[in-house]
Order: sequence, then structure tokens, then C-alpha cells
Amino acid sequence: MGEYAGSGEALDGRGVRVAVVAGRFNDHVTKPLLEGAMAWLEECGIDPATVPVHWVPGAFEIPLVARRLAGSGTVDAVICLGAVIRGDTAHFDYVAGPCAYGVARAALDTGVPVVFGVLTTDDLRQALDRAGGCEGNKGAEAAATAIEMATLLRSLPGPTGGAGPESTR
Ligand code: INI
Repeated sequence: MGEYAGSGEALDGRGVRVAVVAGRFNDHVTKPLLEGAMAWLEECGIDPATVPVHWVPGAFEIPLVARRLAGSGTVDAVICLGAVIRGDTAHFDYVAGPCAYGVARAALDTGVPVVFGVLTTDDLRQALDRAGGCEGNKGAEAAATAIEMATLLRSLPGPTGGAGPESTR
């Protein structure tokens, strides 16, 4: 089973149902993030072929799809992958902030871990460094977090997540 750097614990992903939401914007970054996530899931005992990947136009669209999946009752964790790169305009702030907020809200609304594997960087170099370059692969980190959180939540008291869309939680 996968032992994530620094955690000191082996992660067993067998039986954990995971889905991925990935942004197409900057896909020269998000595709390597996805590869890193899939490689890590496989390391933890999950067959990548069984993991649905839902592509959306950009990071701004990630929370809506993540929320739907998390509330569907069909997954134990959702991994969100994106790359928001600062340009010369304020657009970065209008995309990155709502994406982060929406991902957190999807998790809190549903009780299902929704993991923020979305890079928010000043430039492309920083993004590539974190998508399999010298700073590692944040997609792999997101996958490890998804398994760790799904496993932790299973062990906690209280209602399980995955409530359907009709839920008011
Ligand atoms: N989407 C990204 O995922 N990353 C970016 O860097 C980005 N920039 O810089 O504009 C971006 N914009 C698109 C946005 O996510 C939406 O798809 C678009 O605004 C339509 O809602």
C-alpha cells in the first residue's frame, strides 16, 4: 500500500470509491496532476480504470460538479484538480477564491471529503514544478489526502456522508 511522504502511515485505498473533477484550462498542467493522482491511487490499491474523471472548462466550474458528485451517495471522496495561474488582470482572484470556497463548501454540505488539488500560482513555472517537477506532484498529494480523509471519516461517529441532493445538510 502507498506510504505517503511524511505521513509515516500506509494508505489502503481498497474499497474507497473516488471520483475526480479536473479543469481543462491549463491542461498542460492539469493532465500531469491527473497522472500523479491516478498513479497514487493505484499505489494505494485502487484500479485507475474504475475512477471516473469529469472534465470541466476551468477551475471556476469545479465546485458545482464536485458538489453534485459528493452528494450523489456514490463516492467516498472527490479529488479536484485545477491550475489557476496569475496573469496581468484580477481574473485570478475571481477564479481561485470561489473555487477554493466552493470546494470547501461541497465537503461541508455533504460530509464527503472534497480535496483541493487546485494549484494557485504566480506563474507557469511554479505550476509545472508542482505538477511532477521539482516540487513534487500535488495531484498525488490530493489523492493521498482523499484516501486518508475517506478512511478517517469512516472511523468517526456520526452520519456518513454522501447524502443525496435533496438533503439540506
Ligand atoms: N481557469 C482556470 O482553471 N485557470 C486559470 O488560470 C484561469 N484564468 O486564468 O482565467 C481560468 N479561467 C476560466 C474559469 O475557470 C472559467 O472556466 C471561466 O471564467 C468560465 O466560467
